[in-house]
Amino acid sequence: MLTRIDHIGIACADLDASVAFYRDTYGFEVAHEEVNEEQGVREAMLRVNGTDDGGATYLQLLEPVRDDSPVARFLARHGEGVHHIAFGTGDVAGAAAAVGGRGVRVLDAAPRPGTMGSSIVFLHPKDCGGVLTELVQAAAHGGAGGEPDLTQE
Ligand code: MC0
Repeated sequence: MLTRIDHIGIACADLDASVAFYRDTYGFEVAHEEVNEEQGVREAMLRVNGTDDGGATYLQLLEPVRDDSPVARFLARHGEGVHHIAFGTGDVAGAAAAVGGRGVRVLDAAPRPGTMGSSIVFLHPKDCGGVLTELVQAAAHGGAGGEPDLTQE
């Protein structure tokens, strides 16, 4: 059901400076950039590699656009750094229900709009060993065969 690392979200104070660091240091290029007003971020997606379910893995650089946003609060408390990890799935609602059934708090009652037309839910970091965790269903593709099925024991 979870088929890949979709992205690692990294909180940064200056998106353009972070993009320059990842380009100049590692050679990663921006595949997509957008503002997500609901989440209060300006973000850049840097594609690292394709995956065997037809998706891809990205670095997601996140700059807050509002002082009351989760990323702004994270920066104020922790400074720049890894903000969350995101697992890709072909069925985000099903994956959220399965994980929620195992006692993990799902922070979104229904999937919300994520980057590049994706659907996302967040899981509470306090139920995930201190790691804010996101489940992502990409816009372009559905589920893939052969992945672990969390609905089965
Ligand atoms: C907060 N905490 C974290 C954390 N953010 N722990 C690990 N990783 C993080 N990123 C911890 C704090 O240290 C604190 O622990 C406790 O959670 C409460 O934090 P708070 O700052 O007082 O409370 P809130 O109101 O910020 O709530 C935290 C929570 C919230 C995770 C529930 O930030 C949230 O709902 N996040 C999901 C949405 C989100 O992060 N959106 C931005 C990315 P202590 O021990 O001190 O109590 S948007 C995105 O990524 C998109 C667009 C996409 O992927 O497509």
